[in-house]
Amino acid sequence: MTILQSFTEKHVLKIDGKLSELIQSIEAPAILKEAMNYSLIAGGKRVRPLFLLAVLDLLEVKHPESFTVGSVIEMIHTYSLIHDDLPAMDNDDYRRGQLTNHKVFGEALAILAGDGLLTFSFGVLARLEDVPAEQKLELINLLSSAAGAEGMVGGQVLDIESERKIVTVDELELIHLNKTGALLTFSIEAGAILSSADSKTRKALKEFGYHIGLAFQIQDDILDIEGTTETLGKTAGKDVASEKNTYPALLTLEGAKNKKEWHYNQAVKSLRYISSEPVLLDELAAYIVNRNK
Ligand code: GRG
Repeated sequence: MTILQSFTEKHVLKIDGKLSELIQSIEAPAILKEAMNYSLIAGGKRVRPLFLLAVLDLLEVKHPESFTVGSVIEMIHTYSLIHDDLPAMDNDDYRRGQLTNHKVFGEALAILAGDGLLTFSFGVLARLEDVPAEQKLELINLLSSAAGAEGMVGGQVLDIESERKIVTVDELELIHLNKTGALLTFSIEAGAILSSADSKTRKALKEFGYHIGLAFQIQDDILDIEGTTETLGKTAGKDVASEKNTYPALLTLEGAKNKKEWHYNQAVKSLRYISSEPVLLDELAAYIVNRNK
């Protein structure tokens, strides 16, 4: 077993434990908690919390709230998936290998489960115990930008607006920097904030986040072509069928792979400012850009 595999296995279990602890602590109607929990425990890769934890590993910091902050990011990510799958958006029946939230609980409850996850997340950050007030405010402020209209929500709108239009590579990049990259970069920055990292380290990590976010999305586009519905846990080939603007559509599959490789190389290059030797974060980056689901 590689160092990354043992890191991932151990930490995913702890993230899952923290997520169920957080959901259980909510005082809300049972059916709402059930709907929130349904999508959370459906088995995502937990990439965003793993990035946060790998940054702490790189900066040699052990933080008592790292799993809570990682779980917050996973809750926001899960809310975005629930809403993205709704009939008003992508209208998907499967996610993470099981029926989508609205297929099981109905549209109204799926919307509310997403709303519940989103708003609860900010409360969890506000209640963090072992984090100084100014760090909590910084986390809340940055997360609001990354997940909201200035980040993921804005990116989703740009994506919807680009449907049935051919966009340029620069326009596609702007969509993904917001829709996918912003929350991923927040995960990395959150690790830097919790570690009280200096500004040069933060700049290097932000640059890493920029490139790895784009490489992550390009691989997502590639998997739509090369992956199977069974492995992906969601419908493969949907982007192609709906003539969506993707990197392979704009650049060819070969061109998209080259671009992904370039962003990956840039990402790991930015880590060399922090550590001259490859670290766990390098391995996580390599896994992300070569993943099969
Ligand atoms: C509805 C506000 C709102 C936003 C939706 C994130 C998003 C924006 C939509 C999800 C659809 C999608 C393909 C987004 C691109 C980002 C991406 C690759 C998401 C899938 O993330 P993974 O691979 O999924 O980390 P798991 O299931 O492993 O957590």
